[in-house]
Amino acid sequence: MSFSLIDPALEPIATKVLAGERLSASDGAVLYRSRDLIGIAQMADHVRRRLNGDRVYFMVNRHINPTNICENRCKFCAFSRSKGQKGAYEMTLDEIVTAARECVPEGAHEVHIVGGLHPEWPFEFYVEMVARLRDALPDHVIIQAFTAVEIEYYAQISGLTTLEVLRRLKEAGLDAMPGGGAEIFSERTRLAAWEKKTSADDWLRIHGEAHSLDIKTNCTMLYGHIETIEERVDHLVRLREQQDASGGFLAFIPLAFHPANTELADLPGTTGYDDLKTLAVARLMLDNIPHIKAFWIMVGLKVAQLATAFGVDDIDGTVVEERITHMAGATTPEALSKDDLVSLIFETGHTPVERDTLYRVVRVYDDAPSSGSSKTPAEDG
Ligand code: V47
Ligand code: SF4
Repeated sequence: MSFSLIDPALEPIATKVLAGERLSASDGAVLYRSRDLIGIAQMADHVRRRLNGDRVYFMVNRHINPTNICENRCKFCAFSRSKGQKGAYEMTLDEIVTAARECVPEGAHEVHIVGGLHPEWPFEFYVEMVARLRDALPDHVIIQAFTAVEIEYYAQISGLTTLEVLRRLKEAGLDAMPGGGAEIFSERTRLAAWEKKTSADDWLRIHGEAHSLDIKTNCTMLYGHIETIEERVDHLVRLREQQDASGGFLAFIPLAFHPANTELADLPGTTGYDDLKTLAVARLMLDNIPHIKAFWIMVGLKVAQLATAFGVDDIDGTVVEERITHMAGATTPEALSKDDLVSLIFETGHTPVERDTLYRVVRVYDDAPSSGSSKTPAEDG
């Protein structure tokens, strides 16, 4: 097995990839600076096949953002509003439960809940939200809710520690946490653009605490704004170290910055080239995180589909209603059907696998949707 590389600087990295050796931070920077995108793709595909075979995962899910009222007002965020500002909204618990229940007949296996840091809602509101959702939803629908930033805020408003907050939420029915709020771990970028937000150390500590309670989580990196290549690589290395320590990250999702309607609106946003390279470099650097997800809402359907040849084994889900990226200028649809996702994956020659949040297999698809043929997990062995 060998790769056809154009860039000789990639040769020592290719040797390590073939031997299954860990890449260093300087390897990460070499990968990012190389123009041999196809060489990098071949290596990422090799790792992806070793970890996930020819499977590409997707899920039937629904995103719910209970409020956009937020105390932080990060400069890259077009979603948040101050209380009383035009466009501010807040959902009632009844509305949240109704929205969640709507996705059950569609076959959903996850509700994904992320919102602003509301200045008046008490911590008990969130505990009740999770408890009511757990009551209203069948067991197979996983509640994946609240970023580490929200968990830290609930600790501040309740006087509890973040570990106690996580314990209370788990007792109420929280199954898993999404990966948002990590942004870029560099203190330089945080102070420049999201000063009030959770620091890298706290974000990582909270995920470690969640893992210690067997709450599985995802991790993310917001890229394509004011960060340097070295800061991206450092972010990946710190995630890898946390995974070595606590082991509960399921998937890494690079989040492509969308500048419209933000305080960073003069920045250009990401290119397809950068999106694909970032996904591939992530697959190569994050040797201990099982899945790399291309969030089609952010990178677009065409890049998400191509990404399956760049180390990606997951393209997220049906989503249903997405506000955070669409308010920042995303032109992707707000939802996709299950058939759309299956067709998209099927065309790439990979096997579409419907999953739940914890990557338990719901269904393996052997044919394009029109023929309606599929295998159950049991048939899949
Ligand atoms: O925390 C905010 C980011 C995150 C913008 O865990 C922006 O499975 C781009 O974390 N352009 C929320 N990104 C979304 C998120 C997520 C999405 C899909 C799946 C999962 C998962 C998690 O979106 C925020 C922030 O990092 N964000 N504004 C923007 N203008
Ligand atoms: Fe608030 Fe999150 Fe937007 Fe920052 S990114 S302003 S924390 S909603």
